[in-house]
Amino acid sequence: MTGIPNTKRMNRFDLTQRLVARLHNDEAVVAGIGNTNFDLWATGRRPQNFYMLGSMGLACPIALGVALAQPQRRVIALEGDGSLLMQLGSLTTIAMLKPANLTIVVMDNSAYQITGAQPTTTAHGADLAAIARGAGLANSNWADDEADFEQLLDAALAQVGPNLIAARIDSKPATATTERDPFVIRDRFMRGLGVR
Ligand SMILES: Cc1ncc(C[n+]2csc(CCOP(=O)(O)OP(=O)(O)O)c2C)c(N)n1
Repeated sequence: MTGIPNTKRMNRFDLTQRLVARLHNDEAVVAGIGNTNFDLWATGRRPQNFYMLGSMGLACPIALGVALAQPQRRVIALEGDGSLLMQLGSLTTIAMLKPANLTIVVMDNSAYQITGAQPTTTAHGADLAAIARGAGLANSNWADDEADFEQLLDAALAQVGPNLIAARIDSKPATATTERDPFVIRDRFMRGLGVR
């Protein structure tokens, strides 16, 4: 398929709530800079959640490290389109290493929303699911709507990964802001993963 499919524009907080509601096995969730981790924070304080601060584009590389370190645990990376575009090479690394337990969820609002909503290249036709497939991630799909998002997520959590789910989202701001203490965030996450 070429061109971004005309999928429904959903809402990041709503999708994040749906995602968290489907986690029953202490899955790790690594959320990227700004809005993805703000909305994850707003869904509750699972100790297996990691709220990344400042390092744009590093949700996928960090989630990859967690997935490789704990292959029995399912790991989800939550990332914005601008952040994923900044770190596209990580998709090829993930495709090469094939972590069976890793799923990437990219929230595509076609903007660097948090720094002033400058348009990203997805506003001009760049298709992140197609790019991911081109990088070697065969299980890369757009979610048509909320029900499809839930179905793709359930499948991703059950099947051999890696997987990527892309969702087009609206431009509503995040619902909260994360506490900004990296030591507290790291410590809680390590305890959540049973390594401290
Ligand atoms: C290397 C680097 N460049 C720029 C920034 C500033 N910055 C922080 S968040 C952000 C935009 C993130 O966009 P996206 O991932 O699409 O998330 P959104 O804000 O749209 O939810 C930018 C440019 C940064 N933190 N690090």
